[in-house]
Amino acid sequence: MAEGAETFSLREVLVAFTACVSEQREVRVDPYLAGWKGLVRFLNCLGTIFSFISKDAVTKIEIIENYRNSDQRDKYLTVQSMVEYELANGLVDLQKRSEHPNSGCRTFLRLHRALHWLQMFLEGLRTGEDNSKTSVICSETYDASLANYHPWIIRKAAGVAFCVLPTRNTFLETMNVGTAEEAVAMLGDALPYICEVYKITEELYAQHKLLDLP
Ligand code: 1PW
Repeated sequence: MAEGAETFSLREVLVAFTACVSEQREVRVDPYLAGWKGLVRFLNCLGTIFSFISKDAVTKIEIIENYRNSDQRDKYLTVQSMVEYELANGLVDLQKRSEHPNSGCRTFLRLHRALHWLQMFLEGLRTGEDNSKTSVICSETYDASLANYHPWIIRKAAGVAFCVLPTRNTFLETMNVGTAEEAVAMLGDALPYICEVYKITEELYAQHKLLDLP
């Protein structure tokens, strides 16, 4: 286990995602990024082999953080305001990555797709048998979701990384939320919030025809 593993708890990740949805059913960007940052720390705890996975997430998080620290920070308060602002001002490359290669919309879409995988993976973990293989849950959910957007070389590297994952119960303990049973209970409490964040974003992107942004 890599350094920092003892102090990390997946609880903070899940708590951040529970704080994402506002009363107006908007997705707040700051807690979303906070959730992702926790997730990155978690991935790093899983070993250096996962660092290639977390590296891209870090890049994406930083791009959106830069928008949140810019003069236009208020436009990036929620995903809804970001979409509205970037579309209204022609800041999104819709056909081909060119003038705006790192728009908030396309960057956020990558995290959004990865969140879908995470949601399916954690759900698989929650409902899996005691000694089921995390590597199998991980690769099956990856193949069913995020892999569809990745070129062969990344799918291959991800497959190699998954092989080193421990069994379900050891993995649940790595999450540092108590016993395996307690971790399962926490997942049961938190997953509906992640699903809600995912659903709202998916609907918003579908409504604006942004689900295939290059
Ligand atoms: C133990 C399970 C944890 C799930 C965490 C999810 C993290 C997902 C990050 C996957 C990143 C793989 C390597 C990078 C691929 C990029 O090409 C890809 N990025 C993502 C986030 O899918 C697409 O970004 P791009 O190339 O269009 O800028």
